[in-house]
Order: sequence, then C-alpha cells, then structure tokens
Amino acid sequence: MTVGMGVIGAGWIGKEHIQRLTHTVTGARITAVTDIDAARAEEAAAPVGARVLHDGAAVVSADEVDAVLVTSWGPTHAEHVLNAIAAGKPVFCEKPLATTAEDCLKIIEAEIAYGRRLVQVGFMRRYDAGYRQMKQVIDSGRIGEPLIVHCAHRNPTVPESYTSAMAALDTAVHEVDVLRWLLDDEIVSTQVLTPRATSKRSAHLKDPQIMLFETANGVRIDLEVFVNCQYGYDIQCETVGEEGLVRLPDPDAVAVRTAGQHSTAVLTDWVGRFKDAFDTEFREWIAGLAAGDEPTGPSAWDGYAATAITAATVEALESGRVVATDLKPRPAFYGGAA
Ligand code: NAD
Ligand code: ISE
Repeated sequence: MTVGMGVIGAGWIGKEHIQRLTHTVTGARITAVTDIDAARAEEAAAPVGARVLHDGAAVVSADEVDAVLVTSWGPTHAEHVLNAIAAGKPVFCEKPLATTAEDCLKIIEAEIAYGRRLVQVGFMRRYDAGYRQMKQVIDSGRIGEPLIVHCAHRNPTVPESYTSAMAALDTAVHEVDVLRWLLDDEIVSTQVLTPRATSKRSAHLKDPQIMLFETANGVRIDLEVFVNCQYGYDIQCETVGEEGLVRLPDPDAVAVRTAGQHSTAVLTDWVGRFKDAFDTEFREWIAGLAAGDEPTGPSAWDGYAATAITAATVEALESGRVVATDLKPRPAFYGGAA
C-alpha cells in the first residue's frame, strides 16, 4: 500500500520532508500540499505531481490524503492536528505539537476520545543512531544508574527574529524530549543561568544560556544552548553513571592532514546532522501506517510534556527562579498508571 500524504506548510522543513518522502523513503506519495504562501505550495507540489489545496482543512479532508504531515509554523499546529484527529487520519506533526500546554491537552483529549493513537510528534533525535546506541547502553545497565547528563546544543547563528524564549521553546525542546526518552524519567524542575553574553548575538537576545533540569529520579542535567557559536552545528551529550559514562559520537567525518594541521569538518546545520535520523523516523512511521499499526514514536503525551517543560523553562529564564514543571498525571492511554 502506498500512503497518500497531505502536507501542510511548504517551508524549509516541509520541502525537506517532501523530497525525503519522494526520493529516499519508500511507501508514501505526496498527493496534496498547502501553504498560506500559494506560490511556495505550488513550487513544492508541482515537481512531485501533488495537488495544491487552499488550506489545511482541505488537505485533511481530501480523499487522496490518507495521512497528514504538519510542517507549518508552530502556533498553527494544534488546529491542523485536531482536524486530522476529527477526520480519523494519522498525523505527523513537526515539533512543537502545540505552543501551549492547554492546546496539547486538547489534542490528548481528542485522541483518547478517538480511542487509538493517531498522532506522532517529529522529535527525530530518538531515531539518531548515536542516541539509540546511548539508550541501549543505559538500558543495559553497563554504566550503572545514570546520575548526571552534560549536554550542549549549538547553532552557528540565528536570525534577528529568534528570541531568548526560543532557546527553550525551539531549540532545547529537542534535548527535553530525547532526555526524557533516554533516561525513561520525567523532568520535574528547571532553572536557567545566563553567563556573559556573546558579542555575536542580536542585542535583545540572551545567548548563551545554561539550563539545569532535575528528573523525578534525581538525575541532574546541564544543557548549554548557544545559538550564535559561529563555528558550526554541534550537538553533544554525555551521560555519567555509577560505573561509567556514555557519550554521543560526533558524526562521521574524514580526518584531513594538510599544511601542518590535522582536522575534521564540523557540520553547519540540523539538516545534515540529523538527515539519517529523519529518514529512519519516516521509514518507521510509514511502515507502521502501511501495516495498519498505531504509531510507536513520540506521542501527543510526549508533545505535551515537551511544551509544558519548555514553557516552565521560559518562566525560569524570566524569573531567575527554579520552576517546577508540574506536569499532569500521564493517562493510562499513554502508558501511565491506570
Ligand atoms: P518555515 O517558516 O520555513 O516554513 C513554515 C511554512 O509554513 C511557511 O512556508 C509558511 O508560509 C507556512 N504556514 C504557516 N502557517 C500555515 C498554515 N496555517 N497553513 C499552511 N501553511 C502555513 O519554517 P520551518 O523551519 O520549515 O519550520 C516549520 C516547523 O518545523 C516549525 O514548527 C519548526 O519548529 C519545525 N522544525 C523542526 C526541525 C527539527 O529539527 N525537527 C527543524 C526545523 C524546523
Ligand atoms: C530548529 O527549529 C530546530 O529544530 C533545530 O533542530 C535546532 O537546532 C534549532 O535551534 C531550531 O531553531
């Protein structure tokens, strides 16, 4: 079975995913595309023979759309995901699931009322080979119980429109998700320190930031978010346990010796760093759809947790206080206590 895919939002990542589903991952065909910028929709749809439809609701209800891919701006995600659930169609939503915890809870309520999982959130790091190996090591017990995690999330530059709150909402949200999954633990509190700011930032921006999270099991996580680091796109993660540690590998790159130097390249964006993870993420999602299974990737609950925890982190940044994340109890539908 080939899954007919309707895409809402044909910007940077929307176009990336359209290419991926057309040329790299088998089992799906892009059948409909929409964007509030009609020219952008046309440009993305024409080369893959998809129809351009006038809005997200039209994509969700189209007969040729079996599943929906939401890659529009974050504040529009909830509306499209709720429409897909109402139509009983599987929906893959890029992060964030929604920009407020309240909207995430509406999605959870709608999915539970529908009675089976339809929603997967695009936290692709769970599909990265290095993070998967780290999880195997942690789960095997080889390093003993995890105690501390050191992380860094560095982007070379960000546009003027990037705000201090986005360090949590847009950037650290990936660590929040992947660490909850890696540790199989919940983040219960958050705090933000602001070291000396880089002169390379926009004047309004607090950059870098150091985020400190604590989990229910008492694991301490320090995360440096530095989005004007200049030198490249660099993701680091090291988990220290009672008997050893496990570190995320850097992406493969040849070592070059020339002109008295020995060097390896550093990637410059998320597209290259997580290309294989995105491919695996879609390969597994589509294989599940084709088999008629419920999605097994990041759920609406994970989307809610990430949004609530990053919102608490913004509150911590603005207040200078340690802020409790105060998550709701996890419903049995998502594996919580009944
Ligand atoms: P973008 O601005 O390049 O593209 C978004 C597109 O959505 C634009 O073309 C815009 O016109 C369109 N759009 C906005 N509202 C719409 C609506 N209601 N209906 C139809 N089209 C609409 O942004 P982007 O970088 O592609 O990011 C899109 C989403 O993907 C964001 O939520 C972002 O956080 C997420 N993202 C995820 C990753 C990742 O690493 N997983 C990386 C980048 C972006
Ligand atoms: C972007 O939206 C992403 O999701 C990238 O993975 C992240 O590194 C970047 O900081 C975000 O702006």
